Amino acid sequence: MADKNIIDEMLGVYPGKTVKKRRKHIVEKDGSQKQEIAANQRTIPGIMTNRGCCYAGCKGVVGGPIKDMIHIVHGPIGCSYYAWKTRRNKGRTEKNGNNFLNHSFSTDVQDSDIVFGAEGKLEKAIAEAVEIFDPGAIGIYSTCPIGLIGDDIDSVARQAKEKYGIPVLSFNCEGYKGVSQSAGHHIANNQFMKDMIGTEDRKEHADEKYSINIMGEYNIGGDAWEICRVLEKIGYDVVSIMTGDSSFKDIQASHEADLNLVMCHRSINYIAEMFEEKYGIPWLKVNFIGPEGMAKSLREMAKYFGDEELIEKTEEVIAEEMAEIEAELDEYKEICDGGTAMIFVGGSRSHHYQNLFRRIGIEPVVVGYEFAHRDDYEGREVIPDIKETADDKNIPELEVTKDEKRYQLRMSKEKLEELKEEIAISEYEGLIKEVKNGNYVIDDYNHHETVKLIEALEPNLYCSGIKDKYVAQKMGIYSKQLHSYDYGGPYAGFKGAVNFAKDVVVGMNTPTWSHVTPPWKNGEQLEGKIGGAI
Ligand code: CFM
Repeated sequence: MADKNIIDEMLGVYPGKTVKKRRKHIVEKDGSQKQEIAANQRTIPGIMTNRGCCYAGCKGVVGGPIKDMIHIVHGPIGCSYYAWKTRRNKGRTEKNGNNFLNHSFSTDVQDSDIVFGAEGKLEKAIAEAVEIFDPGAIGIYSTCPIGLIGDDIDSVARQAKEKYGIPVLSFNCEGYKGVSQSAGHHIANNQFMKDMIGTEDRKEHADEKYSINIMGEYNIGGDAWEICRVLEKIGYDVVSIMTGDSSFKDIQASHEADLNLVMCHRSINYIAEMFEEKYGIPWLKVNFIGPEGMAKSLREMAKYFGDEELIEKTEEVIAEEMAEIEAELDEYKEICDGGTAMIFVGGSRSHHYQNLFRRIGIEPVVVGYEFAHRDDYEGREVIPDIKETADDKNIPELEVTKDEKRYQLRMSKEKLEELKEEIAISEYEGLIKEVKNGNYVIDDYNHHETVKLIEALEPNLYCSGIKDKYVAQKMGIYSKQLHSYDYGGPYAGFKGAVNFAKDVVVGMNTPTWSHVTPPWKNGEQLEGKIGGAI
């Protein structure tokens, strides 16, 4: 869609070296077998990236949504203030259960703590949290300054665990560790595996059939609830969700499930792999966004369990759900048909949403990620070719071995190999395969490139997050946030697809856009140049 001149022009303002570097992060899908993209590398200094930090990935994304745990941010208050309820991972309070999602806990580290150390302050914060809230578990998350002054949060956690008799997990997720929030996902995954998963057995429902964990689903705007509604209608027993609307105790017993579903590959593939090694539970890549994605995933799940009754029930539910939404989606498609969109999100949604956009007649012409790795773009087969960088070494590798007591093969190795031929067991094909020829894929996109592409392509819809939503809208283009869903959702599953289509149609077709004049069209603009050799 975008021709080469647009890309050249977009890159043209950068110094020569930067042009070379950035070009490797941009791919025009050409249908050839293998297209490589540079990813998970440091952002070039001076570029306004959309990425977040390691702490954001660890506490904000993976750990934070566990509702009955107190998540203490060990660091200056700014780190907490920025992270307070900015991600719409929803959680319902269970009967007799805790729900701390609306709270923000911080040690409020000050200058003097930086000089004299802040471990004492952390101990006091834990004591206060236990006294006031009586939580079932606590997590400690350190931010940049804590790593710099060298507080030993692991030992504080160990002592607190002994003193209060509850699990206290320490996450050494200082913001600077890694090139993006992706490092934080990995650190959280390791800690979950070490100190949470497999630490308790299931008290109820221990013998249910079709038991599953949903991994990498964070219940943004209620997505997990809509997914579970359908799964439970079919007869699945959801042991845990990692980590949307989840409870600590459910994740502790998650080793008892018979299948792990991986929704967001980027943020949780480490746990999925370690699970297989330690407990013998295979993982299946699913996509619960869009009716086509949802139906395909449900069919693959049924195939995994291979039970005739389950397969039949799956077909029955798909038919029932589809019948309820098809007519409405067709109407929305008529309105949107021929439209184009740009989608830039974190590390998995640009892929997941492709089928939903197409269902309503919108073609995603440029798509991209903030922090995905090459395997999220090109498929897992490239993992052996990915070179380790110095930044990767900031994340300690966790070696897991078979849990002799709890390891249990869910099916024979031969049967599993056979299934791998048919369904996405231990496999992820990545975003690029789903992109249409001629469309563009961009890694670690930035504000300059966003503006240039919007100007050149004038898409009907721009999907990203709060950092660039209003940039697009000031240019007269409706922007739907695909991180937080603005105030909408759920968008997952069958009914979620209708919610999404409705929100998009309303947003795109409001007459507001024809009345918007960007501020730079109203007067003289300052001209500037980027320094360095061109
Ligand atoms: Fe996974 Fe996510 Fe995403 Fe992600 Fe995120 Fe998110 Fe995201 Mo925002 S875990 S990679 S770190 S699907 S918060 S729920 S929307 S960038 S594409």
